[in-house]
Amino acid sequence: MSVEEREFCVFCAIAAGDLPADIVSRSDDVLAFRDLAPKAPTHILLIPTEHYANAAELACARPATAAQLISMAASIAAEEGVGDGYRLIFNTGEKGGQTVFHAHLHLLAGRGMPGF
Ligand code: DGP
Repeated sequence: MSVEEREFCVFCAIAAGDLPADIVSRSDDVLAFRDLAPKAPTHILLIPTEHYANAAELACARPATAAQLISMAASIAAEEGVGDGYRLIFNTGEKGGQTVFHAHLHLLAGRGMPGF
């Protein structure tokens, strides 16, 4: 299904270069950019450039890309000077706090992260 045939997706638009974003890193399959409404001093989103609704759908269809989200997050954390402590989150489904239904990994760091 092409982007035109699907409902508008803000992260597809960013991946296509149709919407601006503060891009931190990219590969053929993954794009990393700063969150518009940061919840921590470092708050970066990592997305597959191809559309999948959530992390589980991505992992089933493209496990190597799902793994790349995590490995790229570790590299970015090191580059940002927070490699010694950061949090990775995949919100999944409305009840899980997901508001953008294109798989994305939150990389958060730079403030205290309370444990569960
Ligand atoms: P979630 O609640 O897990 O679906 O997180 C979605 C995140 O996406 C949220 O932290 C805000 C961010 N976001 C939404 N729209 C945009 C946008 O247009 N640009 C950027 N950079 N971030 C966005």
